Amino acid sequence: MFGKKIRTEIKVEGMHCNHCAGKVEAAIKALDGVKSVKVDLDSKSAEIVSSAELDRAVLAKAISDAGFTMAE
Ligand SMILES: [Cu+2]
Repeated sequence: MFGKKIRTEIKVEGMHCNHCAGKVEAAIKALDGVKSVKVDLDSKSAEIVSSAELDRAVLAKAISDAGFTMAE
């Protein structure tokens, strides 16, 4: 089975430690279609691999619900 793989890179503000990064990672992973998430604390970014195009508004909401801010 060959699934579609879409990469999305976003910027996340407000992370201070690995615990924060873990919360962001969990919030994104819970979204529909997300296969993997790699959060990088130093570059304040997250690389997401999903099976469908992610709605940026949905991403932004998940991240703000977790207590952080997605930069445009
Ligand atoms: Cu933290």
